[in-house]
Amino acid sequence: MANEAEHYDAVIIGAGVSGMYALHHLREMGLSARVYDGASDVGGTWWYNRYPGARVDGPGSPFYCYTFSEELMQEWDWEETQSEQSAVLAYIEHVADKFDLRRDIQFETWVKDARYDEVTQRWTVETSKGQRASARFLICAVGALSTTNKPDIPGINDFAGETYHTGQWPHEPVSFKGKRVAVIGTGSSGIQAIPEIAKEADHVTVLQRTPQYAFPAANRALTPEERAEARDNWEAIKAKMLANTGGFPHEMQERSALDDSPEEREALYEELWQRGSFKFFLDLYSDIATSEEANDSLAEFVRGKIREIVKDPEVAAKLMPDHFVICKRPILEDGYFEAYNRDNVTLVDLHEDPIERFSETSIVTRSGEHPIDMLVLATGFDAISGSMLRLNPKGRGDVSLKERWTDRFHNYLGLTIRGFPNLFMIHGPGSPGVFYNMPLGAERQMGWIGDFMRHLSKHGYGTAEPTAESEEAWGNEVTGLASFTLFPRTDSWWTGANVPGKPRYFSVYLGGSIYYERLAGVAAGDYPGFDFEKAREAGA
Ligand code: NA7
Repeated sequence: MANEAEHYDAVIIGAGVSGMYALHHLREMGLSARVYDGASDVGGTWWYNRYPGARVDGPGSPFYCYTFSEELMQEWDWEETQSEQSAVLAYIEHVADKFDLRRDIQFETWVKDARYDEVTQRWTVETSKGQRASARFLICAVGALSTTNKPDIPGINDFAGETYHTGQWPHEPVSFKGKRVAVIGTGSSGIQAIPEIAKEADHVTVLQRTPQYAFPAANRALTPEERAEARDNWEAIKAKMLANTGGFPHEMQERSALDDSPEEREALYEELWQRGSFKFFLDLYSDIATSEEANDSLAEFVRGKIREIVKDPEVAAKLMPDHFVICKRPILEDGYFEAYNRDNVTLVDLHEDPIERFSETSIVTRSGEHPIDMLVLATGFDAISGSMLRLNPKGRGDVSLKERWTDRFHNYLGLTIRGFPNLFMIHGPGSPGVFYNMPLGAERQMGWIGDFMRHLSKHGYGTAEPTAESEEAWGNEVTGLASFTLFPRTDSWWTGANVPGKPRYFSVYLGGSIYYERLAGVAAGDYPGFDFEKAREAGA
């Protein structure tokens, strides 16, 4: 017999940066919530991605953080500009301690089933521990980069050596000493991990499907002045973050690359390259992602750098990217291209020498067998939509999300889905998600969700879900914004091109600050675009 269900105002799925804030916010609203997470502790992506070299590869510390508590901001000390994974996780654990979050989080627990009941107007979830919980609201903070993408290669499960995915790295130390290691994947994770593995391993074979542009991470210690500046001017900095399109305290450039001569462009790229860090992209010309000519000028600059750094011209030729630069997730590196100058690193270009199969002791490509002791899969994620589809909630009429999201990830405001009343996503498709400072984005999206919940209660509504028209219009707005850029024309995990069979389109809302203005406008207009249903007593 099924267990008696526990009742909450909200069930939150995921105890990463978004789910933690959702819990805090609901508590502040006086609502009860239960959080479930498959991991053993808080942190989500930062709990799982502990591969060697894992670091923040966005605009970095001290602004990749929550902003809701000034006290939290003031008391936490970031040491480096590109904090390593353990430092980010230490911060997240500190937040969990400070706000006593863990008492409402159940770890090592997967939500196996989430189902909407039209009679009670409530969601019921069933967990891997055999529990049932019922809640009026279901908040999916399942992560944009949490469902790993594993290649389906003949014999991969027959390989008898150690096998690790960067996105599910073990908590015990992994030793590469004396080992022959194969790394599949040269995205952000592979590019961070390869130089670190190469320092220790006997040999590293890198299997590359797409060569990548990568830019100097230029990680360094934050100076005492920088730390003091962030603390002393917090209010002004926060205002800048809210105004910036990516949620970071920077002013973007407005100049076109085509306003400058080739020499002037080269000089700017060189200056930015020497300075490094994510600021490279923030201080670039405004049209790198919209004009083919502007884009090509930067692409050629980076290709020149790769030629300069990599000593063997044949290896350098294999490393030459030819897609639109920065239109696949921009990568920050530390010693990646230099790693190919080492005797113990070999590059296999999978276009000319594809993987055929694995044996118990080797990886076999068309040109022959590579004996290996360890396989590292740096093959990324079924990003943005993958974790929602893995959860696969069942909405009205028992229709599952997999049935609704066959051709596109239909949603309204990136937060709600028709047929799934009172279900909210944080950083879902259709929101700025990974194009925005994730902790700040989580706060802003959850803030809107909280206000919407209040609106429902105030008007005696039991449920809300978007209309078909508002979903369609939102989808058109998302793709319309992207159509002015080169992003949809580039294969990437942003367009779903990395996962076979996935709908292929650019599902991120570009222009984060416009997005938050749109959300504010919807709230100010009393939430147009939704169908509301009066609360039935049993479910209210
Ligand atoms: P990414 O950026 O998706 O990189 C995954 C890499 O793995 C990329 O080079 C892929 O090639 C490659 N890949 C994926 N599947 C295969 C198969 N089947 N065969 C060979 N190679 C494959 O994931 P990351 O973990 O590096 O980074 C994710 C984000 O985390 C990152 O952008 C930051 O925001 C943090 P492809 O380019 O698809 O041809």
